Amino acid sequence: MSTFENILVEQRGAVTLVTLNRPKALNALNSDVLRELGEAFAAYDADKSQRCMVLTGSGDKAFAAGADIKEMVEKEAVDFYLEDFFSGWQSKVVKGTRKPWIAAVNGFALGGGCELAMMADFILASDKAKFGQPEINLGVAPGMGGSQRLTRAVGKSKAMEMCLTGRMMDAEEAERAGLVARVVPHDELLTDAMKTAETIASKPPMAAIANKEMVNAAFETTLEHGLAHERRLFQILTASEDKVEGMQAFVEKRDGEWKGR
Ligand code: CO8
Repeated sequence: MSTFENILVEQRGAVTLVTLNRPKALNALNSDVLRELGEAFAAYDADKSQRCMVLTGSGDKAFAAGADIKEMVEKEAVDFYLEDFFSGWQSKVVKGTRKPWIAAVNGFALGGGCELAMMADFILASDKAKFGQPEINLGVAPGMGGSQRLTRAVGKSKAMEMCLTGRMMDAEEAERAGLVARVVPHDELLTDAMKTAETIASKPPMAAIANKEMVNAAFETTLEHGLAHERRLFQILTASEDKVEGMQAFVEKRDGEWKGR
């Protein structure tokens, strides 16, 4: 069903699988990839039959080895400014996607690749995954949120060390540091990610959106505001048909049947 050139999009039941598909360039992210990803994310979010999404990289080596250096090398500062180069991630991919999605990191996640993975609701990593913000080696710095999201995920000391040295962190260290939810043997990554996504897809969809919104609030706001936000969302959920069904199903010892409202 995919009509894109740089990504593959496939629906498997209620789960959308998106694969970055520039393996020869280690799935480097260029403007076309961003445009296509933005469209795929919007289509996923709008499609009521789809309840979770997995994003991964094609080939055995990389999730994404960063923004496309060969595209950036041609550009001057005024081009970056006038084109508002590589903008839109926050609005299209992060804020624009209310439904849950998982990054299944199957290899290098460097620079913009690490930043894209960190935009996901959570990361599952292959035991061959490697994370890094090596932009300093190119005379620049993270530009898609790496300095902010990595610091919030792993703390100042480790984020600072990684940005200043450009060193990579392996999957085990990334799990210890709290950057990834779980590490999975390389060959089992996609199966595990799809199974995890199916579990999420089987939950009441409105509650899934609200759970995501609450946890993200912890990332973005003060404790006081986050707690107030959580309480309001909880109250809204208690008005849903799925709350009535979920609690009734528990009492009757059966599985719930969700309406999504
Ligand atoms: N961009 C373009 N092409 C790339 C990239 C990339 N980021 N990474 C790898 N490639 C290409 C290589 O050029 C090579 O192509 P070719 O075969 O035509 O020469 C092919 O992929 C395979 O790569 P290697 O031969 O280098 O493979 P190795 O296994 O030897 O090395 C590495 C793998 C270590 C991943 C190495 O490729 C590497 O260091 N890549 C660059 C990593 C990097 O620096 N990433 C950060 C990029 S900057 C960035 O992401 C900024 C984001 C913010 C932008 C926001 C702007 C506003």
